[in-house]
Amino acid sequence: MSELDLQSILKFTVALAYEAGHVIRKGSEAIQLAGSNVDEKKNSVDLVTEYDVKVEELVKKKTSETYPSFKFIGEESYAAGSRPEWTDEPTFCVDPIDGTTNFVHGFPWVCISIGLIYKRHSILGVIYNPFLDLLYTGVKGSGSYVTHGGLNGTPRKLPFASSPKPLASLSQAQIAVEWGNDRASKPLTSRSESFHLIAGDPSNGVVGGRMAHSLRSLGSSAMNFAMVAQGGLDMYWEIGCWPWDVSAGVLIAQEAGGLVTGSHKVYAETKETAAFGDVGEAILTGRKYIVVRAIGDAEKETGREAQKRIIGEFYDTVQDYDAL
Ligand code: LIP
Repeated sequence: MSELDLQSILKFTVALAYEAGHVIRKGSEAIQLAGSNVDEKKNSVDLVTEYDVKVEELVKKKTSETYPSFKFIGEESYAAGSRPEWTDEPTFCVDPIDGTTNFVHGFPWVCISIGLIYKRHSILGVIYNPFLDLLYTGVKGSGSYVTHGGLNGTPRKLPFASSPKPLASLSQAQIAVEWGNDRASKPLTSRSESFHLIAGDPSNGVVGGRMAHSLRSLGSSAMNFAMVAQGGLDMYWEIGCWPWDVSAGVLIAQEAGGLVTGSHKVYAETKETAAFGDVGEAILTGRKYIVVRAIGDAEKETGREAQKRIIGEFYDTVQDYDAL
């Protein structure tokens, strides 16, 4: 990685995220005041606006001017037919507006997500929510931070807890899940039954229920990862996202001590190996993601063992299904 000046790429990416954030906020004002053309992609709940496209064009132009040799993967370029091959080269992986449905509805959990992938792994992530003015950044090996207050703000190291709390079981967890945009019967049933078991009270009729503290749906994968990095969420699980939704968040969560892995199968195959928690191309493109926050070491269990145990408990409870 020494061949890439990550601190200077971070500075550039943060400035770009703030510039994009300005466009997103202006776009939101225009939408809330006058409405906007909201188009549908794969179905009527998979939305795209002119601002998603505008912001991606801005990011693509600026990144290619400053880093002409870097490759680019973007949500809207992909939707328009671009299928760049995955390589070992530095690649910006961008969701111009993550939380487009929130954006359309004026619900302020909306961000731009810019990841930098190198040798098929996320090495830098910037997530900026311009409505809440929350900037999450992470650089491989240098930790992750949140900043409020723009360029004058003081970055605060993640996670917030100086000594991360234990997590005895799912019953104590606040967990992000999402409804996603695939509402066909099979995935919807699998998802709903899974949520039922995670939330349900086993002593009052929900056989196998874990009665987690709560379930949350922020509507943005990147914001969910950022909240797990911060410690406000204990975990986040979703099937159906794409690399641009998660590439920045994965790195930010990992640098905050979080453990990220993929599907039930990936978990089962890697949990006893050194590859557990190594998120490369297969997981980034695998469309099934789970992340658990940092957990402190305890007398009888390391934080990493606890993260593994919690994922095991979670995957024993929820159903796997294929993303469309
Ligand atoms: C969104 C994801 C979210 C998922 C939504 C949607 P978009 O991305 O971040 O996790 O549940 O269905 O895919 O479309 O707002 O960039």
